[in-house]
Amino acid sequence: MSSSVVYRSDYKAPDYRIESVNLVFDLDPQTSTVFNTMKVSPLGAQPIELVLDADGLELVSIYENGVQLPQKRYSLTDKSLTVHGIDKPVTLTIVNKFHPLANTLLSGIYISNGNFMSQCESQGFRRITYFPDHPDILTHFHVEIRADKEKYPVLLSNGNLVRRDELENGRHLAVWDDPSLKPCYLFALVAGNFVKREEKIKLANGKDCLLQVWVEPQNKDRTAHTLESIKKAIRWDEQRWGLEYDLERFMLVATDDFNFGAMENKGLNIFNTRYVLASPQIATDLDYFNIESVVGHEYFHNWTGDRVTLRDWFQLTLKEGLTVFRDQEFSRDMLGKAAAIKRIMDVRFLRSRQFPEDAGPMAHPVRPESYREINNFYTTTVYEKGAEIYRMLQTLLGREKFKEGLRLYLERNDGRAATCEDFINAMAQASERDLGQFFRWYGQAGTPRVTVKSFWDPEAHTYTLVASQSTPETPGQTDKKPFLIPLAVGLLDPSGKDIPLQLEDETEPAGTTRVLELRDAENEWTFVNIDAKPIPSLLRDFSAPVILNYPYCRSELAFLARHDSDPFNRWDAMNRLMLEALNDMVDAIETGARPSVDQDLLAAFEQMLTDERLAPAFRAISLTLPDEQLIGERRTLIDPEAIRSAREELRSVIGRRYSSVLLKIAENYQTPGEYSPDAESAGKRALKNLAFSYLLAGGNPKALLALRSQFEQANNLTDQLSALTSIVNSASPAKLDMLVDAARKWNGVPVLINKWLTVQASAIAQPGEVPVLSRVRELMASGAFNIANPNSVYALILAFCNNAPEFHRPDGSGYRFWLEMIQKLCKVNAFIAARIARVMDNWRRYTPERARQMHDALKLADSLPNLPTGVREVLDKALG
Ligand code: 0A1
Ligand code: ZN
Repeated sequence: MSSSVVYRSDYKAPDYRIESVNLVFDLDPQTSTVFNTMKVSPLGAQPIELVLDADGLELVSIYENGVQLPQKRYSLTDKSLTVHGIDKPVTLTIVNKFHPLANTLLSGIYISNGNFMSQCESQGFRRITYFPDHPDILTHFHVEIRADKEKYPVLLSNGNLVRRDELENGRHLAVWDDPSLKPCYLFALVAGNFVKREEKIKLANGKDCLLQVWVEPQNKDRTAHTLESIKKAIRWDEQRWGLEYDLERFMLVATDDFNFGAMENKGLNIFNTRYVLASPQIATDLDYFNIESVVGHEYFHNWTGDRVTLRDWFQLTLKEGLTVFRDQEFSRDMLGKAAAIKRIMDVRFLRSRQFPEDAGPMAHPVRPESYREINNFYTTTVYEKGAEIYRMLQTLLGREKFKEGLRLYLERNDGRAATCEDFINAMAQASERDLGQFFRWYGQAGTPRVTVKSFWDPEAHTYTLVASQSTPETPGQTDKKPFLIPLAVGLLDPSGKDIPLQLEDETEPAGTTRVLELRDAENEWTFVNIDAKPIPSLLRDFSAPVILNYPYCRSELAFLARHDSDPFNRWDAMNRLMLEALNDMVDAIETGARPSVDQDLLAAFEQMLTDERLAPAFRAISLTLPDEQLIGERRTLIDPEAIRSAREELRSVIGRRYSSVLLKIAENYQTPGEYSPDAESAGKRALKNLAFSYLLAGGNPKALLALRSQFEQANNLTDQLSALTSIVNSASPAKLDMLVDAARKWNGVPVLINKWLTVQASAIAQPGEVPVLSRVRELMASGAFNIANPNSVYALILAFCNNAPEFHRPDGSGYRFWLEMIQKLCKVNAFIAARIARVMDNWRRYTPERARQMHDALKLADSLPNLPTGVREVLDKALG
C-alpha cells in the first residue's frame, strides 16, 4: 500500500533533456494513433535509463535514430516504457494507440458530443503517448493533427498554426508549432465541429493578437461575454502587473464534458461550458460574474503556471494559489463601487469550505508532503488558502514591494519549473525582509486561532491589544510553530468614527487601519491618546485566514455592523450576530424548547435593511443568513435537521415581521428594461430576490403571486431561477407546475437542465412532502441526468449530498445512496467518485447515530473490490 505514496522529499532532477517532441495524430474515435518523435539528450557522462510514463496505451513500435529498437533495450509495464542505456543524444520514435471513445475519465484525449477534446493536467498526457509526464520536463511541441474533414473541420493545438492541407479519403491536416517551452500537462488538442467568435486586438507592446472563442454551433450567440472577459483580463494584467501576452493567438474552446472548471493549456484554454456560455436566458448574474473570473484565472496562468511552471506537483499552490489571488484581485477591480462584495464572497467560501477541510481528515498543508492521487489535491486548501498566502504577503510588504517581488520571481524563472522557495526568495529580496517565519504558511496545516483581549486605561488614555495564536493538530502534524500573522486593525470611537492610530513608540498618528504583525505565541500593542473606550475592528478585510476570537457582546457587533468603515468587517459583524442568534436557536430546538429570535439581531437587521445609503449588493450579501454548513461548524455535534429548522424559523420570522419593508424593497428594486449583468443591476436584483425569499418564507401570499409572474415574465434567468427556487422551497403547491414548465423551457440546454436538477436536489422539503431522495432517484432515471457527465453528477448527486437534512435523514437512506453512487462512479470516472467520496469526510462531527451509520457506509465503501487509488485515499483518510 505505502509503495503507492509519492513524497515531496523524493524529488530528483532529471538527468536528461527532451529537446523537442514532434507528434503526429491520426484521429479516430475508436482507436487513434500517435507517432511521437522525441529528441533526447543525456545531461551527464553516464548512460541514462529513460522512464516514459504510460496509462492504458498500446505500443505499436519503437525506433532509435530510425532503427527499430531491439527488445533488450527497453522494458514495458502497464505504467511505463523504459529505454535502457541512452549514452548520447538520440531521436526516439514511438508509435502507439489509444481509445478516445472509451475514455470516460476525461483525462487524456476523449470524445465530447462527438468532438475530440484533451485534458492533460495533471497526468493525462501519459494516456495519449509515452512521455516523461512530469511538470519539470519542458520542451518544444510540434503537432500535426489528421482527421476526417467533414466531421472534424476544426483542428487546434497550442501555439501558431503553420500549415493546413488536404489528405486522401476525405481527411485533412493542420500543423501547429508552439514556440514556447512547456511541460506536457499544458499540451492541448481539439478536433471537431466548432464555430468561433473572434477579434484581433493590439497588445500594450503594439503587437497584434487574435482572440478566438470556439463553441459548438448552437452556442455561437452565447460567447460575447467570454470574449469581452478575455479582453478585460489582458488589459488588467498589463495595467496592474505589467504582464503581456506572448503568442500570436489566444484560443478558448468550450466543452460540456469536463472534470473541473477550465484548463490553462498554453494558448489554447479548454473550458467547461458552464464557464463560457452566457446570454440573459441561460446565465444568471452570478454566472456572468463567474465566467469573467474563470476566464481571468486561466488567462493569468499564462504567466503564473505556463511561462513559469512547477518543478513537481507538490508545488501546485505556486501556480494555483497565486493565480486565484490574481483572479480575486481582477474581479474585485472589475466590480468598481461594489468591490467589497468580492472579498466577502471569497471569505464566505473559504470559511464554509476550506476551514472544514483544514479541520478534517483530509487536512493538508498548502504545500502537501505526500499524496497517493494528485487529483485529490486540487483542493480549497491549495487554491483558496493558497491565495490567502499571497494576499497576506501583499498586505505585509505593501502593494509596490509585492509587485516588485512578483516581477522578480517571473523574470528569474521565466521558461523554468519553479518551487515555492523560488517565489518567497524573490519576495524576500524585493522587500529586503526575512520571510523565513512566513514560509510556515506553506508547511503547517490547520486554521490558526487568534484570540484577542483588550484593555483600556482611562487614566493613561491608552488602549492595549493582546493577541495570542495557536493552531490545532492536524493529521501527521502535532506540534505547530507560531505563524507570522498580519492583523489589520482599526479602533472606533463611541460615535462610530475611526480613531487615528498612534502606537506608544511613535511620535504621531499614522492612518486609521494598522497592520500589526503577530509573530509569537502572544504579542501586544499599546495605542496612545485614546480618550474614550473604543470598539476594536479586528482583522480588517480579513487580513489572514484565521479564526478570530474576541469577546464582542451583541450590542458591539450591532455597532460595528452599523458603523465600521471597513466594509468586510461591517458584513462580518452582521454575520457573527446572525450566527450567534442561530446558534442559540439550534440549542433551543435540540432541547425541545421553542426557539426565540434575538432582538439585537432583529434591530441590526432592520437598520441595515432600511439603510438606503448602502449599495443594494452589499445589503443583499449582508442580510443573507449564514449557510447551514457554517452554522454547523460551530456546533459540537451537527444535527442538520435542527440547523435547518432554526434557519427556516429565523427566515420566516423576518419575512413576517418586516413584510411591509420587504414588499417595498421587492417593488423598488425592480430592474426594468433590457437585461444587463452589471454590478449595480445585479445588486438590485439580488436585494429584490432576497426580499422575496424572506417574504415567501413568511408565507406571504402577495409575494407568492408576484414571484409566479416573475417566473413567467422575467427577461432574465436570475429572476426566473430565483422565483423558481423560492417557490420550490416554500409550501406552495404551485411548485409542481412551475418545475414542469421550467423543464419544458429549458429542455435541450445542458447548463439550464443542470440548474433545474440542482433546484430539486437542494429543495427544502416541507412537512408531508416525499423525501428529496425519492425525487432525486426519479431524476436519475430520467433523460435529464447523465452519470458520465461531471456537471450532471455535481448538479444532482453532489447537490443532494450537500442538502444536509435530506442527505443525513436518520433512516440512513442518504448514506446508502452515497454508497451506491460511489460504486457506480468508480466504474465511470474515478476523479468524480473521489470528489463525491469526500462528502463523508467529517462524519465524526455528526450526532452519534448518524456518525455510526456514516462510519458503516465508509467501511462498506472501503471494502469494495478494485477501488481506484484516489477513492481509496479519501476513504482511508476519512476512516483514519
Ligand atoms: N489548472 C486548472 C484546474 C484543472 C485541474 C485538473 C484538471 O483535470 C483533471 C482540469 C483542470 C485550473 O486551475 O483552472
Ligand atoms: Zn488554476
